[in-house]
Amino acid sequence: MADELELAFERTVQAEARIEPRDWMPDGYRKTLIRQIAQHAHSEIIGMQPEGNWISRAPSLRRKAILLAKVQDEAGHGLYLYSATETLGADRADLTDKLIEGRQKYSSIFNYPTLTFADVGVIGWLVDGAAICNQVPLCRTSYGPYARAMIRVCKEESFHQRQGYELLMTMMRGTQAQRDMVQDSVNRWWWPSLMMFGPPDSESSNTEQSMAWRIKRNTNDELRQKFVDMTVPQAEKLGVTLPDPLLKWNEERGHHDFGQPDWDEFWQVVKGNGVCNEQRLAHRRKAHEDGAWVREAAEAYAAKQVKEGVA
Ligand code: FAQ
Repeated sequence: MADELELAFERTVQAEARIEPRDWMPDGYRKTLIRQIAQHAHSEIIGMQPEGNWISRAPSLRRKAILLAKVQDEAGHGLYLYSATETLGADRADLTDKLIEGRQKYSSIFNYPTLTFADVGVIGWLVDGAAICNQVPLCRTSYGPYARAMIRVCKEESFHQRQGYELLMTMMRGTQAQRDMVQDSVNRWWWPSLMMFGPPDSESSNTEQSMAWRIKRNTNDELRQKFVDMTVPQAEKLGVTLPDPLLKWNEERGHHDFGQPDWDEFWQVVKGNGVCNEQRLAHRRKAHEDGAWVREAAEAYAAKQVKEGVA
């Protein structure tokens, strides 16, 4: 019986059909999905902080409204993703506890500080750009609820990327000081953006199994290459220099050659030793504690509804 179930699962995955919440799945598949989707959800929620830092200091009402909407979108992405983990039997409150106790990861990129308003544009362009590159293939991931969440997330991320690029275009048409601000921001965010795709394939512990289960559709290095190829012409059009002396078009490969990020720095950030790790978690922990009264009120209201036979 167990063999038959496993066979049916394998057949579904091989046929590029979707595994749905009530289907049988191997424990490892469920565990890997909860890990990856929860990390992704946590990244969206923690990812609100670096840009949120500029909402109160945006240079115009228009820029403030745009930024506010973008940051709210990230909250929405976190919620779709937490819902997807719940279809696998995870508990959102438990995942939040794991995040704020530092027992579950979120993307390394959000542990870097946003020093100028140009960082808002560069996050939209490079960070949302990298997120799109990574997430478009996930629209074809084998787990149905995750794939469907990704379709909506990707549409919104594309919009975010365009707003970032438009902001940078505007700054590049401005004063020399504004152009310098954009270049400085690109210099600081380029390498961390390449790290978003995860360690090199040779050091990636999960890729092989996740590819076999069709949870991941590309390796970390494949997606990093795609991102570089996509970004170089955009940088040229913008008029900024990507801070990599090894970056150049390779005619034979039909791709750009590029240098490696500082992988020691990456692992340090993942371990919690980045510039902003402590600040990000402390802020998230405080927001969670400050929101306790909302959760209590919602529970009391739900209990009252049940008592009165409404729900
Ligand atoms: N940061 O074996 P692999 C966004 C960990 S959303 C921290 O290669 P995997 C939207 C990894 O967990 C950005 N940790 O892992 C936005 C594993 O540790 P574990 C988030 C990382 O899972 C934009 C270990 O290293 N996107 O930006 C990172 O097969 C703007 C070994 O790595 C997603 O989560 C990292 N960068 O591949 C929001 C997309 N990379 O768990 C606001 C979905 C690796 O075994 C503003 N996730 N690690 O203890 C994925 O596609 C994959 O999980 C990867 C990593 C590709 C990130």
